[in-house]
Amino acid sequence: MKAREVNFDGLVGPTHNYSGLAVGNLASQRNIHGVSNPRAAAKQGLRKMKLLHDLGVPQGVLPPHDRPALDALRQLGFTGRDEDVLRSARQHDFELLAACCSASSMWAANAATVCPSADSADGKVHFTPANLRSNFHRAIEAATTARVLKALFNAPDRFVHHAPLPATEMFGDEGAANHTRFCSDYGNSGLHLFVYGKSTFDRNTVTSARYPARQTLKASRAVARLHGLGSERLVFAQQSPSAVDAGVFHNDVIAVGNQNVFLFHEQAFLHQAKLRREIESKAGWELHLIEVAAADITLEDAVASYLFNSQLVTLPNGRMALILPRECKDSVPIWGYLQKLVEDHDMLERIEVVDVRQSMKNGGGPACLRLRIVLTDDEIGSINRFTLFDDDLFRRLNAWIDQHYRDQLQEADLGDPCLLEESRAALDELTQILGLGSVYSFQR
Ligand code: SUG
Repeated sequence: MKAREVNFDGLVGPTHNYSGLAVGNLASQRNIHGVSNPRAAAKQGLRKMKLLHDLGVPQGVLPPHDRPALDALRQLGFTGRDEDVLRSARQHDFELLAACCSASSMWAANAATVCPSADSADGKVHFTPANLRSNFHRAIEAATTARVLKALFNAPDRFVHHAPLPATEMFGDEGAANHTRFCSDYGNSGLHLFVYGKSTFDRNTVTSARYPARQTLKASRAVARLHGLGSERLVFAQQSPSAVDAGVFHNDVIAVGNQNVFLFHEQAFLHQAKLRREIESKAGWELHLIEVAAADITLEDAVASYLFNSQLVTLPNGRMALILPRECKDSVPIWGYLQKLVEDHDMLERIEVVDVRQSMKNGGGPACLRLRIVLTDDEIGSINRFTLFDDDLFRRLNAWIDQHYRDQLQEADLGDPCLLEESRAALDELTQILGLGSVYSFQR
């Protein structure tokens, strides 16, 4: 069956800000208290979608979540009218208010793990929204993500939606950022690499010391079971603890794969040589495993440039493009390495550089901003077509951003009732543009 990979990008929400909420994410920590530009952030994301669309790579859009998350603040005991809740949270627990204002749903690679119909036992596409239990500001995404995915992929004969895993330490799940699917062609059956940072309750396990590992082995195994993936299609690998301690909080910060190509750093995984052999033997088709030596690019440079957080996408002619953050071009060693990479590997047709600086300052590069969903033409035909990107949607979303987004946001603005009103007005209009129905709780 012919299938294509559609990249669904998370639109950046109107409250995009820098609150230093993510421990182990060096950029988030470094940019705490910085002044953000939500309008620029949303437009940078939109331009990346336009680039992919212009390259002939199918593109979709996921809506931002409603923030400030008044529901969450009320659940935590703040009461009264909306403006009272905001004022009181700001006065008594600013950290909580900031967490409830994060636009973190933009990093759609963490929204869910998705497996295509070519691989699942029942021949349907399976979705498991990530519980994101490692960080409160992200954990509150799960319920809305589940609702949005159900609204977009609303055909029970084709799409199966699982509930997020129990949100406890044992099942820490951060979604597709720790999942790579290899295949000879998108419509053929694939091999799934699930990468975890720790395996709780295994006394022999080695884990990171400085920063928390977010994904657990038990979570990855549960997702694979739910999605009906047979053991012959599965590989589980642990991140190298020293990589986590160097700021690799998700595997997509240090490795990227697409179809039969896997680009990864020498220090990405524990027992790397064994992992290479397992992937090769289970794949059963020709694979290009490109291991980047630490002597060429240090772990630190890899994390700082987000080279591995590029998108590796298949172009209509079957060759591939690497969509890189601008920070890679700004680094002389990385840029030099990339020229050679393209020269040496024929399947790599081109590299494209995107400016997603606003997101990068929170530790989110090009790959973080998208959820990859492999779909057959029939499956594409049964999803909400208004969320599929085209030039008209590009124009409409640009105008929508211009109308509703601020070009500056700082800590002091987060409790501003006007920001809540503006955000709700924006999202209300967006649900009409994207034909979503009432997905937000403030609309119900
Ligand atoms: O979960 N940053 C996100 C970045 C997620 C990147 N995703 C992938 N690598 N797939 C995180 O660490 C920072 C928010 C702040 O500090 O305001 C934040 O949540």
